[in-house]
Amino acid sequence: MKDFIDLRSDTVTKPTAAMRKAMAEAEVGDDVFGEDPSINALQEKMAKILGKEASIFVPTGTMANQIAIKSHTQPGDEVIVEASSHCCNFEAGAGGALSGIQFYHLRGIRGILEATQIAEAIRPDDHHLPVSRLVCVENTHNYGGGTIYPVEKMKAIYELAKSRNLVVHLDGARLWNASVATGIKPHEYAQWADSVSVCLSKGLGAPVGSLVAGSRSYIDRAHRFRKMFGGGMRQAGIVAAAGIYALDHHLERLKEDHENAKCLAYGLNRIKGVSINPDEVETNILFFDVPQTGKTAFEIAEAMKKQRILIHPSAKARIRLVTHLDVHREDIEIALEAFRMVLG
Ligand code: TLP
Repeated sequence: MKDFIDLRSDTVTKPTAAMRKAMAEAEVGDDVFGEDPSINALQEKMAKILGKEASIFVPTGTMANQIAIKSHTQPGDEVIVEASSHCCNFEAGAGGALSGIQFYHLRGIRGILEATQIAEAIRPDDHHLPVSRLVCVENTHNYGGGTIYPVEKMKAIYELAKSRNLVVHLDGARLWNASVATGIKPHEYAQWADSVSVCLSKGLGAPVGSLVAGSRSYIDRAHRFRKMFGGGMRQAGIVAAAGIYALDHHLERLKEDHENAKCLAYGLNRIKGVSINPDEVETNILFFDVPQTGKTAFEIAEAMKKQRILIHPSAKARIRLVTHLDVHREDIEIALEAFRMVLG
């Protein structure tokens, strides 16, 4: 029996035995000199998957987003984002600190923005105002509840951006989940962004690693900023090999995570005092509200921990659950039983 069932995030997965074997056997070299064959193979593979000219390997999704922002902007520029998006809320203020940009927040529906909202946020050409330079979209949208950005909305945003001389960055930390859920290929989403960041260390189950993809000249610029941000690694092929393994073996199984999240949502919906709409659960992330249970989300998390289930209280009356490759269907049943006990 497992120690804990960990539903806090899909970042908590441990590399499988087969993944560790691939890592142990990886060919390596000094990647700062561009000489690590495993990193080079991963970068080429990812560029192809995303339909971009080039890509660059970095340690984290945060660094990927921040290098992407830095490579697109000048200090003083404005970056239009959805108000709950990762790049402006959960990256330690990096946009302001490292790129000197300011964010313009728009409230979306479960994280999704309309092109018309963005059109109104773009600043006119006036010396008093910041320059609107970049739009960031997030697919799937984490704090929207694992929401899938409809590809036609991404297209409309991209076309608007091009017509107004802006660029678009896609935070595709969980683009894999969107793609597996809809059957729309990653490159079909990525064509509607100038740059894309993707993570290997979330649903795909690799221990470390993200990439930024874009045009060759853009990725060349990103290389300098990766060095500046301290992200140039040496024999990192050991971790790139885990990423290649994950792309080859862990993509299709994301369907199971989506089914498990749905199952959790339907089970939670039957518990008194829990507020959730299971129809809104599209991928592997779900949020639910607990204002009617007489307990705070923090108290519920403590009580669940005693039942050996880890969950994430994201606000006083709000809980986030995330399914992943170390959570199986029987774990869902066990977690639901524990929720019924704690909230009953
Ligand atoms: N998200 C983490 C936490 O930081 C909240 C999680 O548990 O979900 N983009 C998106 C959409 C993300 O969800 C995350 C991580 C990142 C970027 C940053 O990735 P890392 O953690 O590798 O820096």
